Amino acid sequence: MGRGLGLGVALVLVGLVCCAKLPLFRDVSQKNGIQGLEENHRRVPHASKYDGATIADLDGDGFYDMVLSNHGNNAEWYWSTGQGSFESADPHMRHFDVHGTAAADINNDGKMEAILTIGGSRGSKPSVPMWFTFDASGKIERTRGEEYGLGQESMRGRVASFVDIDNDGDLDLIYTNKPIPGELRVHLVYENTGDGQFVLREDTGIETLEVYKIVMMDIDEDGNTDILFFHSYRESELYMGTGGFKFIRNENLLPLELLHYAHCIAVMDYDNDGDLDLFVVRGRNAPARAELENPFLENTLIENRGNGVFVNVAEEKGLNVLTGYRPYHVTYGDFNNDGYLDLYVTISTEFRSARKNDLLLLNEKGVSFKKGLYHGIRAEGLPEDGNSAIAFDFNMDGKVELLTGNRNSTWRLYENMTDLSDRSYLTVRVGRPSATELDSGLDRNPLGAVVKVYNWRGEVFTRQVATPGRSHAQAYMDTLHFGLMHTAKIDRIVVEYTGGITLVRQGNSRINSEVIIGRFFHCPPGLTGRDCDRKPVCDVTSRCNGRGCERVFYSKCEACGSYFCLAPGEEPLAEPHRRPGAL
Ligand SMILES: *[C@@H]1O[C@H](CO)[C@@H](O)[C@H](O)[C@H]1NC(C)=O
Ligand SMILES: CC(=O)N[C@H]1CO[C@H](CO)[C@@H](O)[C@@H]1O
Ligand SMILES: [Ca+2]
Ligand SMILES: [Ca+2]
Repeated sequence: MGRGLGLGVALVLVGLVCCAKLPLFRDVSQKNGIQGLEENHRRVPHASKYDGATIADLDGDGFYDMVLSNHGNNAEWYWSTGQGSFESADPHMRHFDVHGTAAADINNDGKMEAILTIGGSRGSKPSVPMWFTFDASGKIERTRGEEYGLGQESMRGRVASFVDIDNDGDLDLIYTNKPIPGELRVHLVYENTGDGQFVLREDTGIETLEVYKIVMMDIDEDGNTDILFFHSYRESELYMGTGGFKFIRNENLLPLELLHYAHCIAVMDYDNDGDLDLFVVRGRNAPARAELENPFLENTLIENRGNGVFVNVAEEKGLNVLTGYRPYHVTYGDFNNDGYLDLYVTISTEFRSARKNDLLLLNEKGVSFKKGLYHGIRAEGLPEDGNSAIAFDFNMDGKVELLTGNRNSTWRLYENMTDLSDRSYLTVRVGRPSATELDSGLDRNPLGAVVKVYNWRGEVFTRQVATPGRSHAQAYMDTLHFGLMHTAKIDRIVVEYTGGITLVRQGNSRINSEVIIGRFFHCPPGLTGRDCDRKPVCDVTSRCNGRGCERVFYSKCEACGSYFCLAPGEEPLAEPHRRPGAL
């Protein structure tokens, strides 16, 4: 025992004094306002979590709020106070079988709407998802979505996803569900016709699939978002977006057999080459392997090598087999600000043995991943099981933190304890392209945008406005954290919005700060400001006279770009919201 402890201390010391910079976390749940089980659970069934969390800045004040599902029990709703702690509001979902969650601003009023999907009792009692809005004082209101043209089609609700399918700048909606026995249609696709009215679209090509988890990325780089359908017990299927409400099945672009039986997928650039790779957690218990030391299907890391070449490199990176237990969920973030995205994988024992610690996998320059055993999130022996985790910077201090949600347990918030003062970072808050105020054809919602930060050495750090690790919940992370290691100077920031609009910000981006790109309100062309009562400060010439300059263009036509100049501090933010007193 003395030896083990001594070794542990030695490793921690090495982590602190030497070069590795092992992140260390500490549990701040109670201190920062996260509720205990008795406060929000109707009962404590062993299935009290539902694979993921919706982290989103609901009120637009620049700090992430949280909508969390407690499967079969209730849901939790937290407003960020802006100081790193949270205030809970009661969404009154105690008697609902809450499944997937999502949030987005669908009517362009600067405030997000949130959705909680509801189970359908194995098909005997199909339900409609619940919608949540809030007023200026933060009071939450719950509806069946009738005011958005929804609430008619009942289902066995699983996953709700926002995505701009037709590239018109507003977010459309896809409900993917579990099949109801005897019914052909499984999924529902709605078009947002502007200002948040939805119309059901038929014959999109994806209604009858039996697979219901999805990740979205532009696989063939044609500007249209493509959808990869996956499921723990089924084969994955890829559907290509066409820019309209038609998806076309594709069997060749991705090595689909390496993505089958996926439980959770992280779409991220692991090797900093500027394109998105896929880490696929396939925790399916394979019957033929039951006698093996590791009876679970191996994870895959599908490296995007460009030009349509995708290669599984999981084994050489040490990610194919992680433990003898079931790898369940994955989230990513650069936990030590060394410039490379690390992974955090939850481990499930299905309650067959004591809870196992989750795994922190430190990305060593894209070459290999090192297991960080001493990350401080210790759970051995607790009567719970690893389930959800999501990485985000909850206090906006430039360090990525973690929220975990274990089954038979509460949500837990972990704060960084790592001294990263000698490493730089950047946060980029992404709105709509500012040039929308010149040309409404340039309007794009930031969800799905790929953001690249180039430093003066030409190194590129890539993130997506998306969910860091996807299973049932959709997060909306529009304030992106970039660890930058020893970067001293940013050269430019490039935002590739969905639908083929690219924005380039040159100049005025200082390290260790937050850069705000674009607009968080939605004015008609020719107007700007929170109240849409000002003329935009813009310049359609190619010169910005030393001021921060954003250039926006259709990706196929750089020459037809618009230049948009921003005076320092000009980008208006939503007012910080007053916190809700009660509901
Ligand atoms: C869930 O937790 C309770 C204590 O809070 C414990 O008594 C129970 O055995 C746990 N359930 C499982 C399946 O481990
Ligand atoms: C040990 C350490 O550096 N902890 C820091 C984590 O971040 C918070 C918020 O910035 C700091 O206050 C802590 O010092
Ligand atoms: Ca907020
Ligand atoms: Ca890559």
